[in-house]
Amino acid sequence: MSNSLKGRFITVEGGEGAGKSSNLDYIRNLLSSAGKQVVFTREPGGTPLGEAIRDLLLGHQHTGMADDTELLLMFAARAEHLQQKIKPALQQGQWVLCDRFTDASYAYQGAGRGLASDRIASLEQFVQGELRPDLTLLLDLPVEQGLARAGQRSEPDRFEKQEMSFFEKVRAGYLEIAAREPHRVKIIDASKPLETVQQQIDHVVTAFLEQSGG
Ligand code: Z5A
Repeated sequence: MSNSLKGRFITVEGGEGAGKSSNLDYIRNLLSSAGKQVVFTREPGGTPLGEAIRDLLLGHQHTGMADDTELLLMFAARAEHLQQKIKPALQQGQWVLCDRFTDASYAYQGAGRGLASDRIASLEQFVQGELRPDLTLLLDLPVEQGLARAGQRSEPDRFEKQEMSFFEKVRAGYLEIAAREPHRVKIIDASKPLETVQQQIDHVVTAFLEQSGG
């Protein structure tokens, strides 16, 4: 376990149209069925202040936002989220299931925008100290397939308006993290039909539950 708290911290990551929303409830149910008390949350967001920052980040009123500003706002929302919600829940022995976390900053602001990863690492250390997710499920699929799926949804947010090359870099950034940290980051082949994706998720979550003492 990479955090020294009582609960477990699980994050779910992926590019556009990877199916996070479609699978988060499924993961929550797997954990609840195993008797875990689950706090479900998301980034950017998760607290009233974090959700206000999310609106600034995803909305279209600041389209020319500087890359550094974007990164700092992600971490400002994260600092609030950790202090108000994530750490207190973990301290009480609850399991936190979070839709995106710091890997997204490395993938989107680092690989996608081109910000240096050592600057992201400094913020990670400053805001999180030693706290890292215990398990991360990375829903991975070819960019074109993900964009085709996401295209069926509503009005695109500020990130969804990026070009294909941006999402290719994001995907490569995520895969690089998974290659570096195979013990924590489990790749799920999200290009498959939902049922097959959920079988893979089931396998990973069940193994993690066993490893965590059931
Ligand atoms: N961001 C960042 O830059 N830096 C950071 O540090 C953090 C975040 C924390 C908001 O994220 C943005 O914040 C995000 C990165 C940035 N930008 N983008 N893009 P978000 O997580 O809130 O938004 P999202 O990426 O759009 O995720 P989402 O809403 O959870 O959706 P999704 O993963 O794209 O998937 P979905 O809505 O579940 O599925 C898309 C469609 O595909 C839908 O019609 C499904 O029915 C369909 N689907 C899903 N799975 C399947 C399968 N297996 N087969 C066929 N069809 C499927």
